[in-house]
Amino acid sequence: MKEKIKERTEAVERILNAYLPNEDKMASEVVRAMNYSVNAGGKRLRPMLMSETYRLFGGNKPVVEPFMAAIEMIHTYSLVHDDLPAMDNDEYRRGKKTTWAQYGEAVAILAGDGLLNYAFETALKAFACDGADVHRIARALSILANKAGIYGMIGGQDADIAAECADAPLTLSQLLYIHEHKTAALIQASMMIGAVLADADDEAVETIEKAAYEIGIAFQIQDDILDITSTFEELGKPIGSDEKNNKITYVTLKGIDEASREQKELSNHAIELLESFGGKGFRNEFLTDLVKSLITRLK
Ligand code: GRG
Repeated sequence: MKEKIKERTEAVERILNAYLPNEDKMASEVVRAMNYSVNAGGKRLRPMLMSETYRLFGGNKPVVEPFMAAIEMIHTYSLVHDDLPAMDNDEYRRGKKTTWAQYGEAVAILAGDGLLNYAFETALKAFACDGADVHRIARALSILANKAGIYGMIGGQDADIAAECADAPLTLSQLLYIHEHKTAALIQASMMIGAVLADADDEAVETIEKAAYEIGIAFQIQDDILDITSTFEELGKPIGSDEKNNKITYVTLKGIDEASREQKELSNHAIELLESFGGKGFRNEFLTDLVKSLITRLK
């Protein structure tokens, strides 16, 4: 599985690189900072989930590729902005200096904005690809915009900031709201876009949205667990940041054993939902194995 993930990560990176802005053509600091941020590494989970969900429903055309690049650009912009002094004030991510620590705050703000805008410029290139269907691409664009925006990731980040300033301690339902929007929304966008581009029916897209919600929450719980159990070398950033920032997490609310039990339960249910498509002839063993591997991921 490790070898298969490595191969697919490299395949995602080849696609991503093909869509990054050309530094020779436009030798500006913001373009260098954008490319630095995307090339700093990362698991490339979201584009991988997108392409594998596309394959699950029989998709096999390049039309998914601009969307794969776009979702990673949006994910990367969110990390660039999240690391800024005005937000989490972090100096390391993915084993490298964060964008603001490397290029300064002003360029990092612009690089985040640049990546968000360039993500949509890139996704729009799907119209010119082999396998382009105007209606499916329009629907995919709408999912991308919605799940990244105020009803999705930005909304989750806003709720997170509001919770930090609130007098009352965070409740479990508030925490789940934050995780659903801040973390699960982009995972939902990734998998739903894969399904929509492969022409899955509405019921299937709804099931994918539910499975991706569970994968997203499980992914976030594992993130909280790793902040306690991992190391700087493995994670590429300092551990213990939740405790340092007095952050209420799934682990502080439920304890590590219960959090880990629920994380497995969510992942296993998501796998059941994905395997339920088998009855209709839609199978992708790698996708289910990928979700299984997230349960025990170490970074
Ligand atoms: C600034 C609009 C805005 C949003 C920020 C995504 C986010 C919202 C903040 C990043 C911090 C964080 C803990 C987000 C939760 C999602 C998460 C665990 C992101 C890290 O994703 P990975 O592990 O990162 O896939 P890599 O580096 O592997 O790509």
